[in-house]
Amino acid sequence: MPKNMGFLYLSIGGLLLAPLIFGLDMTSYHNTAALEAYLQDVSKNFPSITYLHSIGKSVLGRDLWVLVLGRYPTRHTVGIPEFKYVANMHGDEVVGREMLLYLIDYLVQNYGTDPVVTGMINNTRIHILPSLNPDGFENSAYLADCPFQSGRYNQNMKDLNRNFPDAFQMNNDPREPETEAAMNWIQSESFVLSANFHGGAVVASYPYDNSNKSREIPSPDDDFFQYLAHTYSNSHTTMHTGVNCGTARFVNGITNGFTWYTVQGGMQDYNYVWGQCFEITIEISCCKYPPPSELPAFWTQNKPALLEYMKQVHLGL
Ligand code: GEM
Ligand code: ZN
Repeated sequence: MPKNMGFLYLSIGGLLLAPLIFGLDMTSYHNTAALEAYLQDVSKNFPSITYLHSIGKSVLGRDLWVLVLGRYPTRHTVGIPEFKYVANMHGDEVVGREMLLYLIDYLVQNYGTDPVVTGMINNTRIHILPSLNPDGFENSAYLADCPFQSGRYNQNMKDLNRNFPDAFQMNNDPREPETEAAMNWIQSESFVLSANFHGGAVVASYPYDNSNKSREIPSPDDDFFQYLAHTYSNSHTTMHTGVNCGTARFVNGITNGFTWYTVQGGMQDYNYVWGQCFEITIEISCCKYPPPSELPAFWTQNKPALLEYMKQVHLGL
């Protein structure tokens, strides 16, 4: 089977039915080498609408690759908003990483033929970072029955989602290279809308993640954040039912971060407070590293939500 972007002609009784485009391999996880090779392939095959660059390196020197899609992928253009998706900041939470590769594949394969995809790429600059923690990913592996793994942390055993400046408390933790790269990136582009993907639950969570009181402090944009979280949850095939992996139940599949549990030094609030970017945190799998055979089903669940959420960048933020 061709690795990607090959063509297969389905034929029955010698009759040519339809060209089937083979996209990305959906039967196994992409490790660092496969992820890099795939992104390089895409940037080679779709040079006019993509731009591949690294925003920095992990502790072990792995590149943090961002693929940009857009009509003018290399630069900001007046009137074209900047959007981003980030996954795998916890190395053992791997479904989002694969979903972002599938999303890239879907976008480039349908550009020029599907009007929704074409409009999205022509009118948005879409930045996709499939893995903010490649070292953590390489320290994890698929293991049967979903056991605990240590790959959540980066190579220095730091939780990157506790390593950002915090809106409510001092965070004197030295910044890890992955955090530093993300901060510089967030400051260097005028992102307006973003989501970051995790696993271990199924819910869309919105700011703030922390508080300086014993209760949730609604952000000034609470209504809008709830709308954004609802958009993802309602467009996902099951998230809106709120059944969260047999434990807590989230009404309509959304929650305020702090109300769920406190996170200090998280990336989501950093985006909002320091980056003027609306970011929500999306948990998309109960098992952080599920069997690869389940990946197509995760794509079915998340594809409509990934696309619908992206469209919200045009609300006139
Ligand atoms: C989280 S992030 C999402 C939950 N946020 C809050 N405030 N409870 C984390 O970093 O602990 C969960 C995860 O890692 O998936
Ligand atoms: Zn996580």
